[in-house]
Amino acid sequence: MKLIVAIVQDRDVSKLMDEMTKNNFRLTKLASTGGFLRKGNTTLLIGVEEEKVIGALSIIKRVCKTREATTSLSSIGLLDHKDIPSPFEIKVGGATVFILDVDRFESI
Ligand code: 2BA
Repeated sequence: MKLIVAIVQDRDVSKLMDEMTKNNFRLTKLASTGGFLRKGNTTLLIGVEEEKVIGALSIIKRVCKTREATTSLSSIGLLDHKDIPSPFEIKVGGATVFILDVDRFESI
């Protein structure tokens, strides 16, 4: 068994949860905060059989969009600098995904 830890943008979560549950994936949603932007995002824990990992990843890829976000040096804890424009744009997403081995799974 594998544990997929997927960090996704809040705007994609509702559709992603609909698609995952429709396809019989079981998951848990956690509220999280990105270390760089210091803004809310969502972490999904998805426990899956190894042969279903590819199916889960293809749904995540299809649903989670890349978007531009605006941030400034001061909001990420840096002093203004004349050579670095601020505010500036960065790309966020589709999704950041970690796939972990699960030693043991029990539903007690
Ligand atoms: P944040 O940490 O708020 O990062 C938001 C976006 O800011 C990132 O998008 C990336 O484009 C940019 N970014 C992050 N750190 C940066 C840095 N040191 N210098 C320049 N730009 C930087 P994504 O890569 O799509 O990441 C989205 C969210 O996924 C992150 O939100 C964080 O919550 C999570 N994440 C990404 N990589 C991670 C990692 N290696 N470990 C744990 N969480 C991670």
